[in-house]
Amino acid sequence: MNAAAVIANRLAAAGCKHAFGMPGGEVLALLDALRIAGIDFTLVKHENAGGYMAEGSWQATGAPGILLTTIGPGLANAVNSVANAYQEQVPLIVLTGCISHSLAARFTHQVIDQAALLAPVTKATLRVDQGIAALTVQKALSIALADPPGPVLIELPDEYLHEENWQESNTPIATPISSMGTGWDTETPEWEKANKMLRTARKPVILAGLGAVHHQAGEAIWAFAEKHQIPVITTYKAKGIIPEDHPLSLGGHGLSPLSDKSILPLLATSDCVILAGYDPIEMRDGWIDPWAAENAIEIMHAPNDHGMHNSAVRLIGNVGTAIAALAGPKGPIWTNGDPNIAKAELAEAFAMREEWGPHQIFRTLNECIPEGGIVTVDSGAHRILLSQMWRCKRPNSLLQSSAFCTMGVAMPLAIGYKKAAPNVHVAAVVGDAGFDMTTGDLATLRDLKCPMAIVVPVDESLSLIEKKQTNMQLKTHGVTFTGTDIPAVARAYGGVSTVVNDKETLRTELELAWQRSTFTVLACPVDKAAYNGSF
Ligand SMILES: Cc1ncc(C[n+]2csc(CCOP(=O)(O)OP(=O)(O)O)c2C)c(N)n1
Ligand SMILES: [Mg+2]
Repeated sequence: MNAAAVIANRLAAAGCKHAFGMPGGEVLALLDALRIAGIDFTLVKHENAGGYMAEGSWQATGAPGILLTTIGPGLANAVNSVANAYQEQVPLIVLTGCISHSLAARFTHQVIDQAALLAPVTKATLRVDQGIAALTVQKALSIALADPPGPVLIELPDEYLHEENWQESNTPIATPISSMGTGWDTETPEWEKANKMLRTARKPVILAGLGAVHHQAGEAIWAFAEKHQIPVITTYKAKGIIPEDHPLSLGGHGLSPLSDKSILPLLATSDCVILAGYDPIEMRDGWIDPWAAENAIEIMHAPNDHGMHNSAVRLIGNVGTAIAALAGPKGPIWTNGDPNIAKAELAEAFAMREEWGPHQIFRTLNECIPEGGIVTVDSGAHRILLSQMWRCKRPNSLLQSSAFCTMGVAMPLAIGYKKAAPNVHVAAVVGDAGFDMTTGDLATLRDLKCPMAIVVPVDESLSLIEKKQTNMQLKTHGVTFTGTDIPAVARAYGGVSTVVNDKETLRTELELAWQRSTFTVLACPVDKAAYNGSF
């Protein structure tokens, strides 16, 4: 047994079944060890895609994602996806090689300070040393999974790669800590204060975020909301924490000034805002101090160190069990009907506008995605409108980068999910610039023989940025491009593709896409003007 085998076996024991990445000579022993340990490896065309695919596999299985890169350029290529995992709170193990300490003193080729490069975007950077491979992996898993989850780098020095007769030290190895601790002492002054605020509340509202999703607090929130008839607002990540067609759901928010017009006044007038795992990392700056601090009860999976808002009571621990233990209002609530007025305003603001365009595409896809299916969406104008219009029946059924908001995630996230959960129907919605950024992922889809639908709203523009440019009264510059022949590109990679210009064809093509054994790209020309004033 060598160090690479120890690492791979530990990861397999932690339930990891999938790894993604691109090897170089320095990690071939690790790659082989993963194979022997039964961890499937997907070769990607860009390391960033590997990081997002690893996230997709975590979303599908709950096991930490694994990204394998070679030293230097390989790891440097992955920085965006690691930073994304950091902000999106994804437990990601990044495996790479490094040169030995003694060689590093003289050798320079491809040698950079990898730990320093990733330090600002990882929870920890660890380096395997003599006898502590298992300990290092276990530590990495503990750190990656602890609240809030995030990425950890493990560097394996080349001198240990092939060393047979690897001797592990006898250091006791802690099992990864669970973020799901349940115990609450409700006799504390904080709890008394929280319950007093709730009993006297007349305008309570729940704002649920990523922490509620991590703690699978949906059922508790749903039960509590229904019991006391309290409306539920979520971030984009927490969409579906209660079904979004439920009368108490006010949908997901955070990046749309148009939806903020209806939601922020509700929060400002609320006399009891229950923050259920709400992390404002997903929100635009309009969400600074959206409520009176004395009216907020904050239940967080981890202490906050931001300055986005404040609260009268802070309860740090499991979100679901805390919600279940809270008291409820004693008198009638929202007698002025404001939540229903806001709900009606939102329905009106994001209603279908045109026979064909982004609204129609997103509504149709939302209707056509089979039960249990998941959709990923990239960054851009399309994402904000889609997120506002989309109705999630379950949490984690619409996946996106909503904290880091990077482009280039939708296709690889979908691929990683599909790889780990082959029976789930998966679709990716990606802007035309995002598509051009990640066409290499189509080659991965081809290699994996992975069927899925990829829907591309084609507007020949970085519409979100062009919109901002126009709002700043700047000349349109550097934001438009000539259209790619998307069907030709998709076919060249072995997929099926067509241009879609109407709702009925979109429905038919989606039906066909679910039945195919290869991927389907639907290029949907839209007028970018449809986004004007739309979110
Ligand atoms: C990696 C990365 N580069 C740049 C940006 C800034 N950005 C955000 S949205 C966007 C436009 C995306 O264009 P497209 O994919 O066509 O989507 P659209 O806005 O047209 O719907 C850009 C450039 C980003 N978020 N991430
Ligand atoms: Mg575009």
